[in-house]
Amino acid sequence: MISLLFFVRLLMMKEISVFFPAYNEEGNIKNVIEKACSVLEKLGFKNWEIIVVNDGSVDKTSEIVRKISDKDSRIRLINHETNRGYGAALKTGFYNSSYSWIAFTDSDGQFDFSEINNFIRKQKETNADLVIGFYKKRQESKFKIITSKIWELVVFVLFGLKVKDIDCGFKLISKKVIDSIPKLESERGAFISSELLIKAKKKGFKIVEIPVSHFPRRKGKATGRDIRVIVRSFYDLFRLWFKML
Ligand SMILES: Nc1nc2c(ncn2[C@@H]2O[C@H](COP(=O)(O)OP(=O)(O)O)[C@@H](O)[C@H]2O)c(=O)[nH]1
Ligand SMILES: [Mg+2]
Repeated sequence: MISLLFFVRLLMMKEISVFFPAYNEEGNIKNVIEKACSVLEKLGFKNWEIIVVNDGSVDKTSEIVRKISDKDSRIRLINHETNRGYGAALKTGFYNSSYSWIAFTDSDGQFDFSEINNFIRKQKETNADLVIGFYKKRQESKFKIITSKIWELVVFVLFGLKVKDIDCGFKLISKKVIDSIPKLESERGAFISSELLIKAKKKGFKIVEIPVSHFPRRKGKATGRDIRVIVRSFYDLFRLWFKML
């Protein structure tokens, strides 16, 4: 009975855009797309699309995605000519998504996309506008975990925003939220998630959190803690703070 009810409610979310920011993910992207396709088919969405935002990769990411998208019009490739950064990749994904719900995860295989089911269930239970993940156990170095916590403390002090893992790369967001924030600014740094949540909260959208699994990166190289990413993230953070003062 409960599962029947859940199925009926699931049908209420009829359409979804899913996007993957990708920078040099030739070892991961095919699996990530195939897994997402099979999950979306299983969940029975009437309309869905997958967008890969290739952020100026210099490996074979673009060719691999092109081969897949040539065979299925629901899968789209958007290329940045050069590498612009994680924030820019997310913005391209947000502003090119067609459907009323938008989900994204990293394209490095560190998340299990089938957990989108939990996000949808949580959205139905709470009627939230944003369902954001937090790591059950983050599979990263102590350095990364500690720097993230320092970052979250600064965001809390400056903006009063408190969530468990601000930058967790698995989120489900209503398109209403994105439509109401047409000018996300963050490009190079990692400020984008904080910027989105700060602005969404200010507009009164409902944010809820759920635990997600996280796996070690098996292929490719993480670049999320390069020095220019860190510097740019703090620059963007203080710039928004000054603006909002
Ligand atoms: N680091 C980084 N990741 C990008 C960029 N553009 C897109 N991405 C994607 O963003 C996701 C997170 O990147 P990753 O380096 O694994 O960051 P981390 O998991 O925080 O260390 C991956 O799917 C990347 O392919 C970029 O310029 N830099
Ligand atoms: Mg990663």
